[in-house]
Amino acid sequence: MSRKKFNKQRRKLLKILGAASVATGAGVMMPKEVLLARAEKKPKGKLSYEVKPGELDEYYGFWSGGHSGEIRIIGVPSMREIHRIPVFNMDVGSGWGITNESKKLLRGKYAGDTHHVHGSYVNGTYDGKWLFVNDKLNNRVARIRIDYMEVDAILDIPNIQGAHGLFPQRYPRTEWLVQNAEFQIPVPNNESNAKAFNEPQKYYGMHTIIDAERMAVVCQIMLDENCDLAATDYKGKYSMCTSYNTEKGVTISEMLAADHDYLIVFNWERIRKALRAGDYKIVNGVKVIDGRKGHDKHGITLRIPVPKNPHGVNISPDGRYAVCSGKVSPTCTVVDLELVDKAYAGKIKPEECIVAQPYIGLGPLHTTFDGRGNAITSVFIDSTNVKWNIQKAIEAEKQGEEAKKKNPHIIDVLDIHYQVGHIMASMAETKEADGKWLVSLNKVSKDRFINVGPLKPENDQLVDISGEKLRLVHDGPAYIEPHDCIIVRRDIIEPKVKHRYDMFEHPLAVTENKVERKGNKVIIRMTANAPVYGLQEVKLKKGDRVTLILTNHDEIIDLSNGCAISNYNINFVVAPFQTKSVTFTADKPGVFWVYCTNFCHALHLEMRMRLIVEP
Ligand code: RUQ
Ligand code: CA
Repeated sequence: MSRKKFNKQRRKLLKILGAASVATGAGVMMPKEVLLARAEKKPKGKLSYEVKPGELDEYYGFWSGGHSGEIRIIGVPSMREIHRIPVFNMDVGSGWGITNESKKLLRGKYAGDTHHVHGSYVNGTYDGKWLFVNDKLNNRVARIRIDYMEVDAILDIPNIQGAHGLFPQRYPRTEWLVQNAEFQIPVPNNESNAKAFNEPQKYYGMHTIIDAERMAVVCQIMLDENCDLAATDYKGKYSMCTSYNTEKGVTISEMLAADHDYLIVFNWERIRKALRAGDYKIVNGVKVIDGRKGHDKHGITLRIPVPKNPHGVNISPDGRYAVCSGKVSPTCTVVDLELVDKAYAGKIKPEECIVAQPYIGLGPLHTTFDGRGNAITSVFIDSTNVKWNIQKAIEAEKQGEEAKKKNPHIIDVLDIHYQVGHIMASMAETKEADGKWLVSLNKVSKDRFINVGPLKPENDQLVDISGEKLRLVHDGPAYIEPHDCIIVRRDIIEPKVKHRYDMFEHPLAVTENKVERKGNKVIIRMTANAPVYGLQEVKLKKGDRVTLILTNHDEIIDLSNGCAISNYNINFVVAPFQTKSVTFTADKPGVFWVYCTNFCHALHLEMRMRLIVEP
């Protein structure tokens, strides 16, 4: 794209967003104080980001993979990509999507769009048991066992589209997850309700509650509004969503029509009450509670007005504040969760829960925290990370417009490269936020890396936040297309991660090599122990339906074996003590070498066997 065209598109976007922020009463010019903070020289911080050869990272970063459908494990602070966990994608390297075990979980859907990875919690911090991630494309939630770093459950969620914000319960432990539906749709969305297809006023959003242990839907709260980002509090009382399409619009301009949208809070005690009272309808097999304004019998929902199409909602690590990032409004909205208690009790109005609305910049998207009372917000259009003090913003709000205009809350503004979406500080989504590192997940890298063609990587930048100022220390290219991440201390994760599988957890683990035949159904039970497979040849007849079960018996750490069947499009690996199986029809007569793909031994090339398919 020509620079001219790029700039034209950018101006167009700025026009839409700029007009919108003027409509909310906020100017688009950057205040002097903000520009001054930006101009100041960045002093050197204290933290070293170098991880020398043989040393280990201090943090596990779990990155969503966006429309690659996967999760990635990035070491922080080295920013090295250490591993990938295939989730909603096909991964021919490991065999995810090829083996029977993975096919059973994927149920025929091999495309996904992962946005938000979160860990399971105990008492407001990670317990190192599970990760959860959403699939915006096919409306699923996957659970990953941290001990094996492998998906163990995938839940399809009915009645929704655009499964977006996902968040686990933080206290006392993760029993529930919430999953937001960003797109409003008819409910049910099938021929029985065809009349609603052309009536957007009859499209609904959903806040879905999931049982994390059973990976099953507990219930859904139906809304007129859409549900974008999600958060849970630190007391196990509330979950929430931002909503930008309270207008029920189906075009951009319709979605931007209102001056205010909402932060919607959900009261979990009242959800349980509605369930006990049986106040729900069953739609597509799940309990749907009506949470629409005027229909919310149990007062589950609380709608706090937030200026114009807000995006992220993040809870401060002390549990006190929910911060909504303005997106179209150049502000963040700070909601005091203690006042939310009062609003539910009917003592104050929902809008009275707001304690500050500080200026941040053009296009604030997400907010993270350093655990020392400061927030850091990603600002998309300005391409900055803005560090600000929550209490100072609240004080200025109390003092009034004159005090606010001076922007006393702003501590530092860091330019990033370029167009930042999510940002995340180390441990920032827990009560143990430690204020060391921040990752800025920038959507556009332009000139930051050698030119690899028109499709360029994203740029994940590492920022030292240990000092007063934000200090940019590293550029990290990222392939399509992480959205969000969490950064978890190594001591929480590492002790939980196993080096080998528990062999007999798989019901079909092979201890004896043999071939069983029943009619044209053949089961090959085989071991792998570098550099040999337990069988040297297997004879099949054309048309046989074959299941090959392979168990790796090597207990040496990191000694994985591959299993590829030439011309049969089959390829997977088995890690130490792991069992996997594949099923295929032997439809091509001939000799087909089965060989190890994963370099395992000095005689790796000799690790092979013959499949002889007779005509
Ligand atoms: S949200 S676009 Cu994480 Cu900013 Cu999905
Ligand atoms: Ca709106």
